[in-house]
Amino acid sequence: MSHRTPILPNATGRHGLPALAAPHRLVSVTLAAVLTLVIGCGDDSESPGAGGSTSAGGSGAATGTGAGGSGGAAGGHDCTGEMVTIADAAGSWSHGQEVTITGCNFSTDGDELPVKFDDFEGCDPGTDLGQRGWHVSAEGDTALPTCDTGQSYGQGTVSGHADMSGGGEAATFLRGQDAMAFYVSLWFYYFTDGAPATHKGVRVHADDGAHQYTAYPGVFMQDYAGPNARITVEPMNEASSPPVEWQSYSHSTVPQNGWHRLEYYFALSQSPGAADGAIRNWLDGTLEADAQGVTRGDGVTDHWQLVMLPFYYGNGGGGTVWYDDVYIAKSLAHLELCSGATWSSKDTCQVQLPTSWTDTRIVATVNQGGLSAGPLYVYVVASNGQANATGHQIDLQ
Ligand SMILES: [Ca+2]
Repeated sequence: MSHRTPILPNATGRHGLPALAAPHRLVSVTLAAVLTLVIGCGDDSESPGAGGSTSAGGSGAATGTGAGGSGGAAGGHDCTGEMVTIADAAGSWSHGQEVTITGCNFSTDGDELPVKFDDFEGCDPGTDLGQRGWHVSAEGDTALPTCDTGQSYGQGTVSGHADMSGGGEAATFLRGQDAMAFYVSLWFYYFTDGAPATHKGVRVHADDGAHQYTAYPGVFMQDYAGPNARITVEPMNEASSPPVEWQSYSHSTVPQNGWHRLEYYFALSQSPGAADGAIRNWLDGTLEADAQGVTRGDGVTDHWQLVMLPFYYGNGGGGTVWYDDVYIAKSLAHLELCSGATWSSKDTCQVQLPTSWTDTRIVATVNQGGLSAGPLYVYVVASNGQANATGHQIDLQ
């Protein structure tokens, strides 16, 4: 079991709250305390607020420390201990082909398969993303998000697209999931117009139909496109009024005019009021924020139902976004193909598409993404965030 050092909240809150003493105890306790302090401060206006400092955080999701023990062989492979190990990765390693990964401790939570993957290929440019099984909405003069060939990532020519250059909202989201956790991976390309704008990046929520953007519990992250870009995490965990509590984490600027991978992991507390939820995000594979916190307040029994993709620009600025290879699961468990030979230096990775997953065997469809053919490395990330420390080498055709 690994415990990572969390990135502590910015000293100054979104509304210029007094600096909080840097906590040295469990961040979950700290986060709860911060939430108590800021109740009544938050509102749903779109001010970027105080600029946060930039601080890169940590390395990847988790690194194994090697397989341990002896005996317990499966197919000649050591399966003792709790570490993820890969014995074999057979099949045709070529985009769109099927491969089978065998080994041990791949995880067994039952939610490992993605609930949604979209590379937007085969979608007619200009048609709205409702035809891809997404729920879409737009506000004001902003048009619905569409399939588009203006930019695309990886293998293919089409991506999801939202033109919010005039500011406003063009939302793409997946509903009806009844999730205790969401892992979201997407490739993202954007540029802003005019002044640095508030950009709302991803949001997870319960869904009461009438208030699908704010139903409890919920977490939302917004990313400011200015020089002090940061992510604001808003664990909306209480039906208070105003209902939003603001929490900031420093965050590297997501560079404009290029494709970058964003990953998010949100886990609800196991029971209302418990301090065992999690909020993490990664930029191009580097962990940016890692917090455990109370993600459901007392009495909040609903689960998350929806994930929203980058969907809003405001505060005097606008932006245009594309997203591709969008992967959503209800578990942190996922399968990666990377250019680096160890998980701690995995370099560029592409999430693969499992169709079957047990503790010892994964069947998946190869997704080349932006990787080049040649020697690459397979990693299984288990639902606890652990991955095999050394990649299993394959040769991508
Ligand atoms: Ca595509």
